[in-house]
Amino acid sequence: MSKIFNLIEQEKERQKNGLELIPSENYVSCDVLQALGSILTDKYSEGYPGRRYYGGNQIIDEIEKEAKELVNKLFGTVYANVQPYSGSPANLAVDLGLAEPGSVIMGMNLVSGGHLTHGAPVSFTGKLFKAVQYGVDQNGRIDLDEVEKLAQENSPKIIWVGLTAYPYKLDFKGFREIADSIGAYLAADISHIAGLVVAGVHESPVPYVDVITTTTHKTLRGPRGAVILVTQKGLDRDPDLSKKIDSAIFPGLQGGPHNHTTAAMAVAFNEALSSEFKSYIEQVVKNAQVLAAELGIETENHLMLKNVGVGRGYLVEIALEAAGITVNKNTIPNEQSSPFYPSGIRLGTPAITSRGMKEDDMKKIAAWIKQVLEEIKDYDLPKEQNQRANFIKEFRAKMAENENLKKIKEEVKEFTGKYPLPGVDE
Ligand code: DSN
Repeated sequence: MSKIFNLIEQEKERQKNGLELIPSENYVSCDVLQALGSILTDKYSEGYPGRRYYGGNQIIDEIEKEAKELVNKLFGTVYANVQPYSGSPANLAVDLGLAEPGSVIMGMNLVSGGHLTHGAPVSFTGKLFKAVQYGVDQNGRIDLDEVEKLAQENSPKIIWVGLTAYPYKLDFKGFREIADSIGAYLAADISHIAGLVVAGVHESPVPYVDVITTTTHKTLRGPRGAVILVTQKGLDRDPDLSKKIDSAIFPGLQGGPHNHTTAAMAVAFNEALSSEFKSYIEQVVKNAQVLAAELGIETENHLMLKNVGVGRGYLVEIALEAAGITVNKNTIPNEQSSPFYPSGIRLGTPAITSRGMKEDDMKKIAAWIKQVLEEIKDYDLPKEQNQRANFIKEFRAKMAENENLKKIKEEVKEFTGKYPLPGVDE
């Protein structure tokens, strides 16, 4: 398979030479990579430690127990399921475990910064459940009065609080009061901010919510996977909560756990317990504040949204990529275009901070971004939908040949060359 290994080398070069600003991405350590690439991938182990449907799981049991113990220690929770393949099945399992299909759930809509699995109509969470969605106000912030009104009118069984593109802090206490007023479960999806919670730079949901989901590969800097955590508050409210979560994951939704991922999670959780991890996250937030200020936008966490003009998000993503800067096009609050041709880009600092970049570097990066925005200021997405695909193809080819973008790409390459790529260079 020399083709695949050759492609992996090419991807390594791409990661090394570029600036990774997608806020949900990060670089894991050598130890995490080693556990992930281990022979643990060979083993089947449906069930849970001590209760498996396959033999030969004594060691796998120890690995899973260690991962559970470490993640509970990290967050201060009382029970953990470390088997979800990723964030989407984790969220669906919470819905399936705590509510019956057809019942009402509530979460933030996608364009306001929520996730597909918080009840979007195109997601199974929106198809299997009657999903009520709240949004943000004119300032892009969650309006708890609106959330309360919707909750009172619709009596959801579960209320979700969480984000994928919301640059502000979450008010878990406010959500708890609303959930209590209607007797709903409160679930927090902290996939993006998990590292910030661990480091104490974002309030922890643990005192307020019943259940928490988080992916492990974003600010937590672990392998691609997810966990579901149960709080003491949740258990006090429903003593069967952990059992409901476990059966929703297996046999409800998934088969055998990915044991190599479980081991890599345990390695990452252990790393996240260190004081170095806390300093890393503090730097992520400091960097985000500088980058946002330089770009004339706001953030209270590690990510930010920049409005780049109606339907222009894809163009900006393509042009930045031609300059060696990776971001993702993203919808913005009160989006006037569509998720495929949105009006914003989303950026964040977790990955570049893992490479060791600091506040002064953010100023350089912002300057490059502004140069790229200036370079394409005269390009607009065609209004006619049937012209868009072809326009994007031609635009991509033009950007690849653009001398000013090529120059920035060279500057970016020279700059990133000074920073080791975690997992590869160190
Ligand atoms: N894809 C993730 C993100 O980028 O935020 C959410 O699933």
